[in-house]
Amino acid sequence: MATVKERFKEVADKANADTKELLKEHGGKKIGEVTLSQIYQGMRGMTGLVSETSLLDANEGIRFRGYSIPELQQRLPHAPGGKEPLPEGLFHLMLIGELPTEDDVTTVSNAWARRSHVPTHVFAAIDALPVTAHPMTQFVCGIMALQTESNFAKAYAKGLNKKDYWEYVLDDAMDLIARLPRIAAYIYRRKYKNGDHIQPNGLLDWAGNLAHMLGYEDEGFKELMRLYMTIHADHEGGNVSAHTVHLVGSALSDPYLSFAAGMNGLAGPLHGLANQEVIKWIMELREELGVELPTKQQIDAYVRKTLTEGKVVPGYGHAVLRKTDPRFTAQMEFAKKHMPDDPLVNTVWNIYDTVPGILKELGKVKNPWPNVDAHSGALLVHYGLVEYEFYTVLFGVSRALGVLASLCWDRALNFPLERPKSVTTDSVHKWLKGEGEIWGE
Ligand code: CMX
Repeated sequence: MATVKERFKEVADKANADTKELLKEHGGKKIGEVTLSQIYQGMRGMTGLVSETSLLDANEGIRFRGYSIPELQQRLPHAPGGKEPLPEGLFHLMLIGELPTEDDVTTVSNAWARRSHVPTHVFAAIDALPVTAHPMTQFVCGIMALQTESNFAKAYAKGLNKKDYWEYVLDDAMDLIARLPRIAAYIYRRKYKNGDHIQPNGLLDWAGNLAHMLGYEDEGFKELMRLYMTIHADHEGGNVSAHTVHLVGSALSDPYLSFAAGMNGLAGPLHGLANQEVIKWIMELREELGVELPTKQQIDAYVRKTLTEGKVVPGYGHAVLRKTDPRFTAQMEFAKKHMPDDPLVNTVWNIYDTVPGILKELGKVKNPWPNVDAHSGALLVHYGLVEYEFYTVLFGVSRALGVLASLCWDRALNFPLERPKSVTTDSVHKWLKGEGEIWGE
């Protein structure tokens, strides 16, 4: 059976030749115009990079190599007796570009199990932080400590032909993905379970083993982890975490450095940290009212209060999406199947009935619909994982699949150092008066 590396080389060689041809023939074609508003307002709608692993449609949501989430749930291999896709399969799909067979998934699963050893100095680095440190801070420190293991950094220091970059990046990507569940679980058990750590079970799949090491043996939770790790993996290339990994990687910083940088971005409340903010916000609502299941009227008043205080409603809105996020819908379907009467889940659904109307009233919110973070916490709470500050770490473990598969492609396609042009407002004013240009050489 071909290894992941052999399969990747085959498809990457072909893609490289195709890309050269594409640029030779069409490299001069314009794909859009850039307005002044766009450069001041977060580059929305500005096409600026290539990311092979997934594509986001504003109205339809994410497709991974052309497959929607419901399609992946059907077509990716499952764990024995399970119904949710194995994230190993999604990684294969994103990396190789083809749906995996059961054997392909076993190959990835076995490779990750073999590569999952975490050196003790990584745990020591995490332990050097106060236990009160935010789990994302501990996560990033753990990834940084693991950088000592980078094959790419070692090979580059010895002298590496640029044609071979991808091979070492792929090695690092596989190692890092294999090791992240152990690091995440270590942080969770250290912070919330008195450092009572659980050894990995090499017979379990990657997400099932994560559930096991966190201390959750319920089959429902393992299925949730498989779904969770699949749907959070990638959201095309421009989001903060993916774009950061791509940008930092373009300096040939190794995959550990690049991924750690991306995780610092994921830790922002407008991005991945929104998943903890949602549950914190709902818990505060429940506490304020002293009820478990607030009514829609009570939710309405709470949302308006949040907005009056100049805060955002966490879990709602998106920079690209203009409809309910299919990642939200996938989690809602999971909840309907596994926990339809859960009061927190029902609160999430009541919020879904209430918030979009209020955000629409504001007139400025481009997408009043829920994103992935609006639902994820309630599912975790259902199984007992109530420590919401940990939630973004789970998002981060999953996000590694997409951004690291993408990083392999960045090096395989030889993307250069990323370096867009910036301007000053002074230079803009001069340009508007016809006194100079604002584009670079
Ligand atoms: N609650 C209140 N106001 C919101 C809002 C929300 N959920 N979403 C957008 N707005 C506001 C913006 O703050 C902005 O207000 P100002 O003009 O006063 O600055 C206005 O509506 C226009 O914003 P937009 O163009 O609709 O949204 P952006 O592309 O600028 O921002 C996002 C997108 C996600 C940052 C924003 O919707 C938001 O802050 N949502 C809440 C946080 C959240 O859930 N983030 C997670 C996103 C998914 C992820 O990455 O994990």
